[in-house]
Amino acid sequence: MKTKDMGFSTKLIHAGFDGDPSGCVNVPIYQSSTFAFRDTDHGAALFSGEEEGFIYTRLGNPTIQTLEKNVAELENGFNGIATGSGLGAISTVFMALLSQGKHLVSTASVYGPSRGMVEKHLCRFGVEGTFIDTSNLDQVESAIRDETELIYVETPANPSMSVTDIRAISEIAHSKNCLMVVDNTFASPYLQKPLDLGADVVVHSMTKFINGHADIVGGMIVAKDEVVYRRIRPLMTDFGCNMDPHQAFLVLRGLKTLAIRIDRAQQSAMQIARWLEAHPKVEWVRYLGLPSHPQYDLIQQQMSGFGSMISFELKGGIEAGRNLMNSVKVATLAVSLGGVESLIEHPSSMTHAGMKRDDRLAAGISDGLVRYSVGIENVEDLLNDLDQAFTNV
Ligand code: LCS
Repeated sequence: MKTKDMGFSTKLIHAGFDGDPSGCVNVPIYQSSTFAFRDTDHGAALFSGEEEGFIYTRLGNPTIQTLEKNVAELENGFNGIATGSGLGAISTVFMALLSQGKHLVSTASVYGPSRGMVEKHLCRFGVEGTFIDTSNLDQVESAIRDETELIYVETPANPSMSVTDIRAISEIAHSKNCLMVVDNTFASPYLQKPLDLGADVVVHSMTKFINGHADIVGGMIVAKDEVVYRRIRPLMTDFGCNMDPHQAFLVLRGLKTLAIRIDRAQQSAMQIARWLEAHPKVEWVRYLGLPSHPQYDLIQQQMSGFGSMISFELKGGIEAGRNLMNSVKVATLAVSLGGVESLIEHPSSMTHAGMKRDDRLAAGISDGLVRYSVGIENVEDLLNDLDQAFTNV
């Protein structure tokens, strides 16, 4: 079905799928590692690229390709590259777009291991990273060096909820011959389309909102144009960071309800954020939909909704936060986010524990910060749950 000019929810259901010879309404799980050639000429033509078709699942697979085309259409990109995890998507992009001795500028408050990839691993190949507050355009301009090849922005950032102006940073990047990559995991293409705002590449941890059911780990890269796509795809296939067909099927199934899941979760998140902000035991709340967010104006220009991630700190700091997290009964104490179930976690001892404390504090991740991913349970139950948990604080 040609869905390019159709609405977002129609794309969620139909984009990327042109029917199957069996008549299946959805793409089946093509659970096969390899694909038969008609004859030796056919095999040779597929390998040389003269003919299009499937050879081997690491290189491409009909179920995975349906997902790649679907997410690419949601992001208004040229094509997608599915990977085994979100970090697989990020490492593939870094390996494809950064050369030895080159430099990247990135948001300080990115998902901890995305930063660790540069500071602990790529540094062995002479790649350096400068991690700054990318919501501050002056800091970005002054961090760029002659060797800078890439600007890598996470917005909204995990878990500081700080927001970067994608259009402005893309313009700066291009004026310095750098490529602009955005981790769009926290927003999803339903709430933010970085490629429309000037970015060259989008990456996702599809483990989160895109899949939405906490049952797989997966990643996606979407390139805006064919040139960049053709630079990145061989890194995925040659380094073996592919997704598998069953994983792709589950993501396609979860993806269909992305818009209605986010609509529901963000409605509840707004109520919970307001409730927390009014609570006497709460020191501060950071939610994209609260006017107290320092980038509230930019959020309204750049995004079409506020999402369902809330960060907050209690007046008693880390100890009070621990008591709260150990007392919730409806929300689950677990890392990850963006699923139908509410999750609560403590970034400084969990998702961002690998960062040096000074770097963490500079990135706006205080010791007492609690992160809440609001799910689609009844909001009254989530509020009652927090209320009972606060009695132990
Ligand atoms: N990008 C962002 C913004 C993330 O939050 C994560 C994972 C990744 C990339 C990596 O994706 P993965 O390889 O896990 O699919 N964030 C997690 C978190 O905050 N809690 O647990 C995982």
